[in-house]
Amino acid sequence: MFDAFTKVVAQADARGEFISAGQLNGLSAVVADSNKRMDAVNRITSNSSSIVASAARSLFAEQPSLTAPGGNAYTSRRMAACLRDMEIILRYVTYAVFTGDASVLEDRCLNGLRETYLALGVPGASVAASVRKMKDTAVSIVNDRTGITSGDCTSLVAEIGLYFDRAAAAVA
Ligand code: PEB
Repeated sequence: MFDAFTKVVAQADARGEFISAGQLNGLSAVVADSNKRMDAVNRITSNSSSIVASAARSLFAEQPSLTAPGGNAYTSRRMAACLRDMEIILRYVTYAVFTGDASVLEDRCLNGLRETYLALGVPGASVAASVRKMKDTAVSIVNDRTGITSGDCTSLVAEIGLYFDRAAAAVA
C-alpha cells in the first residue's frame, strides 16, 4: 500500500535516482491541497450512508429485475450484501482520496473483484452502475460551496472521480 509520497520514493528507488523536480512539484501540490483533501474525505465519509442509499435506490429503480425474484438483490440477504459491497467500495475510495494514491483501493478492494462477481453470478455492469451513481453524489457533495472558504477544487475533484472510474472499470 502506497501513498502519494511513498509511491514517488518507490519509483525513484527502483531507478536508483533522486526525487526529480517534477516529482517534487507534484508532491508540493498534494501538500498545498491537503486541507481540501481532508475536507473531501470528511464530507464523503460523513455522508456515506446517504451516498450508498441514494445510489442503491436509483440503481434498483433503473434495473428492477435486480430486486425481482431471481434477481441479485432479491431477498434481504442479497440486498444486504449489495449495500455492504457498495459501502466497502466507497470506503476504499475514501482511503485512496486520503492517501492520494489508488494502490490501497486496487490491492485490497478491486483486485480479483471481477472474478468474485463472476463466480457469484452478480452482474458486474450493475455494480459499475452503482459505483458511477455514488461518484455523482460524492462529487456533488465535495463540490458543495456552502459553509466553506471558496477555492479551486478542480484537480482534486478530477482525481476523486478517477478513483470511482477505476472501481467501476474493475468490475464492469
Ligand atoms: C465482495 N460480494 C459478495 C461476496 C463477496 C463480495 C466476497 C460473497 C460473500 C458474501 O456474500 O458476503 N467482499 C465484497 C467486496 C470486498 C469483499 C467488495 C472487498 C474487500 O471482501 N447484488 C446486486 C447488485 C450488487 C450486488 C448489482 C451493487 O444486485 C452485490 C450491489 N454481492 C452482491 C450480492 C452478493 C454479494 C456477495 C447480491 C451475494 C451473492 C449471493 O450470495 O448470491
